[in-house]
Amino acid sequence: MADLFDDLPPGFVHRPLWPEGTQRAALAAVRAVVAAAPFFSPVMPRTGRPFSVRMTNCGPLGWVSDRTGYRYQATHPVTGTPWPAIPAVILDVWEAVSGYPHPPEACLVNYYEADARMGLHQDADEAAADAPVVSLSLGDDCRFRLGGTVRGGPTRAFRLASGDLVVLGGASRLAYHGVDRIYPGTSPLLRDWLPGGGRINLTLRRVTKP
Ligand code: MD3
Ligand code: FE
Repeated sequence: MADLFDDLPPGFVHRPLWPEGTQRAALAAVRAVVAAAPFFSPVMPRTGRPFSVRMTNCGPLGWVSDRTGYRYQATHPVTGTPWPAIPAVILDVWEAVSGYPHPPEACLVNYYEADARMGLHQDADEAAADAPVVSLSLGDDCRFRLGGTVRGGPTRAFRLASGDLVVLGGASRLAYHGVDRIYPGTSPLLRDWLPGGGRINLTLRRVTKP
């Protein structure tokens, strides 16, 4: 498996960021987001097949998927209420690492139970193509897969752990990526909230051109 010492694609950063206390503070903030905007189960456009990952969002815009397609919208698809604000502990990371002079608009919260995964895909729903994507992981480790910008090209795997930061900018922004698997029971962080543990990923994005 690739690690921090291998040469990485241009614009791709992976490193530990949050110590345990900050992970706990971030999780408390995520729990408040989920209390206001419960996890929903997105489904694939056309087929209606459910994702194994459950999702919610905070920020002015949230990413949703239903039978009609993928999109960003200002309200929760089930409750109809606006998404809660992005917590300061998460916004601080964008300000520190994005190098982008405008705030993020969407913070997608992905929740992976032990058997959830996310197939290889590109993130191409954002008009602000010059802004990076910033990702933070909480809870169980996962095997993350990163390819190039061509479907079917070579890929490499990285293990992401609780508190890790990933930044995708520049040439990496349109790279194919996915989550092969969760390593259940590798972190105690989520267990007092969600008995089965699992993994939460926070993905910060600028959606519209400033
Ligand atoms: C690489 N989420 O929500 S975050 C997604 O762990 C998504 O939940 C994964 O892919 C997760 O769309 C990965 C890290 C990430 C985010 C965006 C990327 C990696 C990326 C964009 C381009 C290349
Ligand atoms: Fe993605």
